[in-house]
Amino acid sequence: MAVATPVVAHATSMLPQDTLIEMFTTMTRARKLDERCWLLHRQGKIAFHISGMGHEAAQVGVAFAMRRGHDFLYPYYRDLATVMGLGMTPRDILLGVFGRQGDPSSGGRQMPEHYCYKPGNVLSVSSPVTTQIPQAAGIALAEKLKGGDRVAVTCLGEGSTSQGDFHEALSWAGVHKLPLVVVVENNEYAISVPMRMQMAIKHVSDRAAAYGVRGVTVDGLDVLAAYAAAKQAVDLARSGGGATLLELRVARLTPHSSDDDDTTYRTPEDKATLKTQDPLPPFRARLIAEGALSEAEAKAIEDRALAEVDEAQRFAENAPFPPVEWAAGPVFAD
Ligand SMILES: Cc1ncc(C[n+]2csc(CCOP(=O)(O)OP(=O)(O)O)c2C)c(N)n1
Ligand SMILES: [Mg+2]
Repeated sequence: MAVATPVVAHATSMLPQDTLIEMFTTMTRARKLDERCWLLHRQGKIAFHISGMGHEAAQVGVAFAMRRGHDFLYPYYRDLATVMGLGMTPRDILLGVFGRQGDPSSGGRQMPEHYCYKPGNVLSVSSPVTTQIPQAAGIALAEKLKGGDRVAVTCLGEGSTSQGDFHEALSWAGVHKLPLVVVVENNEYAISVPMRMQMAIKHVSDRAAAYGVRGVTVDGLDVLAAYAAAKQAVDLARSGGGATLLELRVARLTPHSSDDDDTTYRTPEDKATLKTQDPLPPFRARLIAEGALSEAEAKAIEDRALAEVDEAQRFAENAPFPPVEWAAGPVFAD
């Protein structure tokens, strides 16, 4: 495929065409898999699903800004496209969702969508929100002390920034100038609680100044904007420039989880607005309009993603459950 068709009047316009297509492919694979998980839940085949729909552009922007398998990621439960950007496949994800042997996150023993993926340096999600932020600061400090060049990236929602862990980790990151990027995927809700009930400021990134770290807010519905901001933050961290608090404004297109009913707190007008905030159609249209992709190629990517999800579902449904004796370990070793 030809390389380097400039796509937008943007710092990332010089991204190679292959990379742009890979970004679109990753977003598409994540979306198809996410949609399948909702269906599987409604069919009673899986116990739980928590969706990344509406966050894919932000997540792919972040994943593509990292050095895959070199930098560290401490994700949160909504980071489906982030972990897929770092190499997790639909098989890997569905093995976890079905709780089967072979699930790379935990061998089928963790809650679903609590990602962990050793080849991608993805460290395990814990259920209490925000615990990953001080862990990421800790690994960033260790890397700094060792003189390495790996960056720690960690993600959380805007509601989770109310937890003390967030403030403690950012304070530490500022004092020690850590190679850390804290990504806030701001979808304006913490389950049913709107952002205005969590903080009296306009941008989560306004808080950065209090800790002596950079604060940036970017449109996370635009994958290229998210990528540019994340790349800048990762490069800065790698070169000794310290931490960034990167806020990506996204939309949670679904209820909080498979067990939530958002019609109790979102109006029909809110729901109508959400329909205009899906990050996939604009990116698809832009790639086609600017000649990076044809309609037929886009359709082929979508068809392949669906076929891959079908195959992964068959594989995971037929995989064995872990034996009971595995329940208690191993936890810290292979
Ligand atoms: C310490 C802690 N408190 C409460 C919860 C329950 N809980 C799970 S997700 C969530 C909302 C988090 O919202 P936000 O940080 O905005 O992320 P989002 O789900 O919107 O992406 C809450 C309150 C939890 N898991 N851990
Ligand atoms: Mg939120």
